[in-house]
Amino acid sequence: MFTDKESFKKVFSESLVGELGTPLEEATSADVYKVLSGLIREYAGRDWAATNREYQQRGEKQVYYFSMEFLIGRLLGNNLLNLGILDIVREGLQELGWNLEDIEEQESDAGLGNGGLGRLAACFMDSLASLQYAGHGCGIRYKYGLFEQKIIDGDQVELPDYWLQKGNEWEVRRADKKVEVRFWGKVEAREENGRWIFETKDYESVMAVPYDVPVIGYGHHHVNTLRLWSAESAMLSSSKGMASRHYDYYNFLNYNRSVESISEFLYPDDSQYEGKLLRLKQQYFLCSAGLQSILRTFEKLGLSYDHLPEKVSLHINDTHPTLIIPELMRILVDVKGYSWEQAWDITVRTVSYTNHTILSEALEKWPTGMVRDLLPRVYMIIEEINRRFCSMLHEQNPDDQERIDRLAIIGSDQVRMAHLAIAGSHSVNGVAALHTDILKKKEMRPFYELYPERFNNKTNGITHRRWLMHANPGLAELINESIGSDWITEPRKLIDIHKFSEDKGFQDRLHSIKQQNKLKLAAYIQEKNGVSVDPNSIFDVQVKRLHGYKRQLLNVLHIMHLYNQIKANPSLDRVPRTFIFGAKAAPSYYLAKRIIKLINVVADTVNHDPDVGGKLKVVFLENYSVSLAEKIIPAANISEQISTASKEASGTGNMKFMMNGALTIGTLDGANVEMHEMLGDENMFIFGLKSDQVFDYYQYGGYDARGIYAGDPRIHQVLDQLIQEGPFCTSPREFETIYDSILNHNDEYFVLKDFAPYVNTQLEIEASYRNQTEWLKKSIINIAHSGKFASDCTIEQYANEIWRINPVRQMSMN
Ligand code: 26W
Repeated sequence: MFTDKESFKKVFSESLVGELGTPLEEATSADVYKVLSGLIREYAGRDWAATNREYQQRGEKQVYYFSMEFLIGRLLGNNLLNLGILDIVREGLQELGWNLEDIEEQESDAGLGNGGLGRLAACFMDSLASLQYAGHGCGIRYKYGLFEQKIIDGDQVELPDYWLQKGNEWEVRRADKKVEVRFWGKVEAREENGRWIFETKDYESVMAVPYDVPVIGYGHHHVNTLRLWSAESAMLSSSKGMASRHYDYYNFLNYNRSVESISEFLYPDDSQYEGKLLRLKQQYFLCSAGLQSILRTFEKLGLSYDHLPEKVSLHINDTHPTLIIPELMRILVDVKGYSWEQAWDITVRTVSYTNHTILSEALEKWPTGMVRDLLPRVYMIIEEINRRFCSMLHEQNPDDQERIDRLAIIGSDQVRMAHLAIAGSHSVNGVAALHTDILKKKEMRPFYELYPERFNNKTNGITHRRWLMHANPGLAELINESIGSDWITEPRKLIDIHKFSEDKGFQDRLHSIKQQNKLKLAAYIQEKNGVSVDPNSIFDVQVKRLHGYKRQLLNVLHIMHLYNQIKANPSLDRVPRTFIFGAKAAPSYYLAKRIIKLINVVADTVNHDPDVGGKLKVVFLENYSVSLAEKIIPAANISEQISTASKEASGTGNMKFMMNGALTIGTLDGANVEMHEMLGDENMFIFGLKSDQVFDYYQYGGYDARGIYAGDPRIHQVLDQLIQEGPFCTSPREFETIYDSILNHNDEYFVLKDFAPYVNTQLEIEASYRNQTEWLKKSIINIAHSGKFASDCTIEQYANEIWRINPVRQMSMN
């Protein structure tokens, strides 16, 4: 279609005129975005079709990654990068008078996820395609993504994120591939020729229509599919119902509304389980629709279902799509006529499961009554799975009823989804070494004892294409010039820049790239927050969901303390710092929202106090999202990864900052532990309680928040400032909840215990920053080691150890 800048300019200008009837001079950025993205989709379209044909012809094993969330962000820049035409297009547009970055800003973020789990799924999609694996995503096309956050008077206000308003250039509606999903109804059982037949009557039917998004691999012609399902009325697709005598217009309207609500919005809660019927509907909708379309494709191979595990891997991203297990059982037993034992064997060998959290409040447990009503036949199957599972436990250990009750899939009138997921899959993995260890030794210990061979670790990763090449092109260029471009396809080769860690020329270049990125972010902060920040100050960043365990509060209390120190001694010699926050709180998470307010109040006080001079600035950037992360992370000097040890399963932001040369201040939690193993104490700032100490507190008690408060005047002062009129508090009740959570509820996240070590470590950081040569050396070493955390490496491990698939390398159209 176009191979160089000139042919691009020609094709693009013609399309613009042709499609919009707009001459070049009159086109808006929105016009340019629309036409360009349409062109790119077309450009990749042929490869997409060819990849699909190739899969069909070769009968390659296909992996399907089921996830309720895909936090993909914007696609234009990444697609151009992966197609290898980013430079052609950027330069071509430039010559036509357009700046590609401005055009990219026209695209709405696809915010179909809450945070880590959803973004991981998106990075995995990119790696699967780039490594030429036959791996696809299966998700929901929410009409509204994660809410848009506005900060009004310091408070979070949630607005609907109607991301599809301007249309979505990347999706293709495949009405020809729609399937029916059934809810409610009554199961009738009868015997026929010695076999039990189960039929569900009076069910409600919903149509699931797929929208396919191409997932373009880097540097070749491999294009996978992210299939997102949308719920539509079944009545609209058949006029039969409407023509009948019993048809009632009001019923029809009610039904329509209830159907459309299924794919209406993404639940904005992460790490907090709520047993909402609509959420259960969404989960089954995804599982049933996804499975039907996968099995249709499988059946084209003409093989019996005995071969399913050789041809299909179903991977579930946390327990949210666990219903895939009883649903596959239902199809195999009820529809395909398999015996229970055969069907179970096929199911277990086909399904694998990733656990993303040990927070008990996040464990999904559906009320049995709800599952029974909504999915009567699926519920019967879950009961049977449970019955057989419990009798297996009984055989093993007849006297230990307590163990059976604890491990059962159904207990206390609830279906325990994690138990079902472990029992029904051949692989259970955690997302960082420490996390997997905790699963084996603590959270899931009895299951590990039961099925030791199922448990394994797959440390998370991030795609270096988006998080380094696209977000930080200056750094990518420096790396290319220094070690060549092999690292792009083999990210572990980033280690080759290690030899430049003491190279003055490299250090200077790195410094100037970081400064450029900081200047850009400073301009953004000025524009959005009206705050001017010093690009020579340390950019100290904490961006992630707001949650107690992530301890944004520790960060703010430290800032309050710094302020107090400066007020007491305005001539104090401190390296200027800019503290940058970005975080969304679940709409119903009151304490988290108070912490957002506190950050904003502290920002307001600190930024306007003349005594503080330029020493301290605090900025809360609203509406943290993938595209905002791409602006912030390349500009960071310090990455805050300060969770209560054991609580952050892995973290992935930590890896993104590392790859962009920020140094981490962190606890030994999640993947920080593995970062620390490579970096050592010299290149990473570790402080605070270790996970074992945290577990000891939970088990034996002994944590005494009040004692620490009484014994440390710095802590005493900042906590009192939460409830007494003063610089951070206009009314004594304003931050009472925060104060209480720490002092009167003996804070389950141990913020005060880690306060003193945190303050000291921040001082070390300052000393270290004063020596720029040493700092830059550390920064280079961080980048050099970050290749280990490229999601390509993670995906290789999933492919080899869980899915057992090989890349599809010799594409016939090449
Ligand atoms: C049912 C409500 C709910 C929704 C989402 C409960 C739990 C979740 C997720 C499991 C939360 C999540 O995103 N976990 C994060 O997953 C990342 C990717 O593995 C990890 O890096 C983070 O440490 C983990 O918190």
